[in-house]
This record gives sequence, structure tokens and C-alpha cells, in this order.
Amino acid sequence: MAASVPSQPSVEATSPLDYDAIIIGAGMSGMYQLHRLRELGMRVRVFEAGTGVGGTWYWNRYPGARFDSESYSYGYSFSKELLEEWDWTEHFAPQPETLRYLNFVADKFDLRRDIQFRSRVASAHYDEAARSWAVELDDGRRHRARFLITAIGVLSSPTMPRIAGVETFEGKSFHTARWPHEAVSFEGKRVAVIGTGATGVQTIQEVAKTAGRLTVFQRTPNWCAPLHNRKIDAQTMAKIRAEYSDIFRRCQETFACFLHTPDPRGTFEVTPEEREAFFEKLYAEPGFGIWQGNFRDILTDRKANAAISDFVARKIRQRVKDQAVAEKLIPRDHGFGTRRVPLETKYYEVYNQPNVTLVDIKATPIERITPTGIKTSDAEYAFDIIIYATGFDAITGAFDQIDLRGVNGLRLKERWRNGPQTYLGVMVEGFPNMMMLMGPHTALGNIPRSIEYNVEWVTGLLRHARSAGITRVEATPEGVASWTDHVKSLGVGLLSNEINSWMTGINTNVEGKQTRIIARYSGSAPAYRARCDEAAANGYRELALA
Ligand code: NA7
Repeated sequence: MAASVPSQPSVEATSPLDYDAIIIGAGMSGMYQLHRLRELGMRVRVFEAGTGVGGTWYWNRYPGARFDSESYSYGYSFSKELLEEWDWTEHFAPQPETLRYLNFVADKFDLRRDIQFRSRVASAHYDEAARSWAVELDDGRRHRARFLITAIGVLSSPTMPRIAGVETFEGKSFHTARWPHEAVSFEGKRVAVIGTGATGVQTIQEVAKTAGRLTVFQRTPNWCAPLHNRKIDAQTMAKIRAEYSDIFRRCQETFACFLHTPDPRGTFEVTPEEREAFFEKLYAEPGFGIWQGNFRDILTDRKANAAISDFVARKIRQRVKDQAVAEKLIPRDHGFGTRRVPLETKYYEVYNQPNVTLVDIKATPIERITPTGIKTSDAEYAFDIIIYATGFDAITGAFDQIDLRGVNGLRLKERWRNGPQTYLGVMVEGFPNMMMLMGPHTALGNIPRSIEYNVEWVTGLLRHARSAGITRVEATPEGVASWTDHVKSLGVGLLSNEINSWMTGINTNVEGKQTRIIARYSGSAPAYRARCDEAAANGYRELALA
């Protein structure tokens, strides 16, 4: 409900705004938000740290990077023309193709003229007197805008491991999310990969093809499942194009906006034979079906979860020849699907190759990185290249990187000291005129689908503000408390919330990120949209507008 807000600003005349809105980030969300705000006739500037558009797909150029969602369910859906003009060449597109796609979008909608590249935002401070945001880039340039929209990504702040000696290594080393633009050859090289999350798995299966020797340093194995990627020929693309409206309608209807949605049956409502046959079917199908389209209770019921975990463990044992290695690759501390499921293409078979070694660093921890390689508690390895696939300071990490201050100079990091608190995952009390795209507590799932909704909602709010002459939009304490409680209640009973992962805000490499938090909205995407639609239909009266 409307809270008391300061009276109309008086300093505006002497302190003109450079823009109506500043967007931080030119990834999928920032690009689309720019397009929509321009349609409202707003003066918009996007600041982007990279040299090009694409965000995640700009930065993550590591070998083997690709979609785990079907390409045609991942692209933008808002423009019929765009859907007509773009052809996907694989069911799960590789990163270079996605980056080309996003550049194509930027060209088509002439986005670059409002995007300033090589411009990292260092700070953003709310100025109450002017009801605006003062944004400073890391080169000291300053800009002011009425609204600040963060489009900074969920997994965009990469983290290096806290291992002694990282800086002493004399060979080449790369974090997967800061991969060079030039090709890196592994031919005949001794290569180390640290990390076996979704990124590590994609990297390992690619590097193993050419490396002289590949040594994988695994701390925690993950439950991986086959991607079953295929090429898309012209005929198939024509069929996909004809079905686009069905594809996107289906994404709107499913729990997490994927083409897959949970089977209504419980794991033990079928016979053991039917259960096994269903698991086999899912294991043989492309994409996230085995995770997102499995029996409805595998992520909430321990016995159901054990059944699918046991099935996948058997698959790993069948696929890996050396059973001692197979046992190391089977997760023991979490069940299937309670962490993000990496999708793979012959990942397990990599460990049957003579040039690949798996090192279990829970058994023999890495003691230090040396100038020539890696020293564990029981051996010293020499490497030409070390690849860090060690993940991100997820969800709140990119916010922490910016000195973001709201009313009375309160830092967002402080505000979220005990975990994020938001209104609909979009706004924070004390941070007027700031809207987050893919902020904490929004529905993630198939991210572009969630992005499009998020952007539409923010656009609707700004359209309303402009037409009603509103210059200050803030979440209320009640609105934030109620949404935060709701998000927390949705997390109850989810097995994934009992597990350490980026989805529960854990990162062993970042100070202060060792306690699990509820970082994501875990209800259904349709329910999320219904709630946000209702807030808009009510004239945004849950917000303080002035
Ligand atoms: P993840 O899923 O966070 O994986 C990071 C991996 O790196 C994981 O295996 C970690 O082991 C490992 N790691 C992290 N720090 C260390 C140290 N210090 N020593 C050894 N191993 C370490 O990140 P990804 O980039 O793979 O994927 C992120 C998301 O991006 C993914 O879910 C997709 O949605 C896209 P741990 O499990 O913590 O023991």
C-alpha cells in the first residue's frame, strides 16, 4: 500500500537528467528492455562492460559451451519477424551460434546506438532530492537517470578458487567465463580442468577430444544426463517455424517455462516395470525431460528421488569401464536433480579414454597451484593449461560487485545481509526507481521466457508511471515482507534447498557465502505471472507511487 514519500523534487530544473532510464548490462534482458523502453519513447542508455552484446553468451566462450534448452524454446518470442528470419542449426545451439543470434537481434532492432560498451558500472546511488539515480562508470564518467534497471545476470560474476598459488602458475590459465576471444589449442597439451558443474562437464567432453593429457579435478560429482543433440535441417526448421506459437504457448503453460513439465504421476503410483521403462524413455530423450518432465515427486520425496538417483547411478556404472572411476563419478551427498543437472554428450565415456584421468580432490585435496602445475596431498602434476570451471557468485553476486545505494545511502549488500528480500523479485524497499531483471526471487527456469515476462512487467510499470506523471516508484515494507515470506514458504519441502549449490547461494570461494539462503522463486512460472499480472491490474497499488 502507498507509504508516505517525499514531496515533489525541487532540484530537477538545476540538475537535468541525462536519460529517462539507465540499464546495466546488454545481455538478453538488457537488450530486450532497451527495445521496449524505446517504444515508450524513453531516452535510454545501456552500459555494458564487454565489447559486444550477449551477456552470458558473450562471456562464456569456453570450448563446448552450448544450450541445454531447445534452441527454439530459448530465443526471443516477441517478434514474429525475428522468428521468421532466424534459423537454428542445432536442437541445442553452440555458444558461437547463440552469440551470432544475439548480434543479429542487436542489428535488426538497431540496439547498439544506445549501448555503451567497455563501460562497467562501478556505483549507482539514489538521489532523493532529484528522484533519480547517479551512475558512475569505473572510468569515473557519471550519468543520471530517473530509473535504473539492472540486467546484470544470474550467473555473471565468475569466481576463482581460493587455492594458494593460483597466481604463480607459469602456463596458460583461464576461467571458463572469461575465455579469450582467440581459439585455444589443446593439441598435445597437458590440460587440467578444475570443476565438474554444468560448465566443467561441457568443457571436459570437448577438451578430451584433442588434449594430449586431460586431468579432471573433481570435488563433487554431479548427476549428468544425455543431451541427445541433433542438427536441424531446413525441413525441420520449417516445421519448427510453423509450430512456434504452440512451442511458446507450451512454454507459458509449463512449470518452469521449459518444453518439459512434470508427469502428473507419483514415482510409486506405477509398477516397478513401468517406472523403469519411463526412466529409460526419459534417459533416451533430448534435453531436460529427465529432470523437468519426470514423475512429479522426484524433487520433493526422498524415496522417489532415490529411485531416479539409483537409475542414473546404474547408467554411470554401465557407461564407465573402470568401476572404481564410475564410483567416483556417482554423487553421494545429493540426489538427482537437487542441483542443476548438467546435460552431456559422451561425458562418462571420456573417462574410458587413455588420455583422461579423474582425480578425486575430496580424497586427495589440492594443496596448491605451483608454477608448473597442481600439487595435491599425494601427487604433483605438470600442466601446460589450467582451466577453472569453478562457477559464479550466483544470483546476488553481480549486485554485490556494484556499489548500489538507496535511500539514505543504504547499501543493497547490507539490505540483503541475511539473504535477498524483494517485491516480486523486481523491486526492493529503500531503492526507489530501481527495477531488477532476473533479480533474486524471480522465476528462473527457461531464462529467456522469464526475461521476456520480467521485461514486459517492468515496461508496463514504467508506462503507467509516465502516463500518470509518477516520478518515484518504490516497493513497500509490507510488499517486500509478504513476497519474501511467500518465496520462503514455496521453498519448504524442496530437496534442492537442503543441498549446497549456487541455487542455494553457496560459494566456497566467496567470503560470507557459506550459509544457504532461499535465492530463487521455486513456485510455478504461471503462478508467478498471475501474481505479477494481478499487481499490475490493481494499478500497482502495492507500490508507493508519487
Ligand atoms: P557450478 O555449477 O557452480 O560448478 C562449479 C564447479 O567448480 C563445481 O564442481 C565445484 O565443486 C567446483 N569448484 C568450485 N570451487 C572449487 C574449488 N575451490 N576447488 C575445487 N573445485 C571447486 O558452476 P558452472 O559454471 O558449472 O555452472 C553454473 C551454471 O551456469 C549452471 O548451473 C548452468 O545453469 C549455467 P563443488 O560442487 O562446489 O564441490
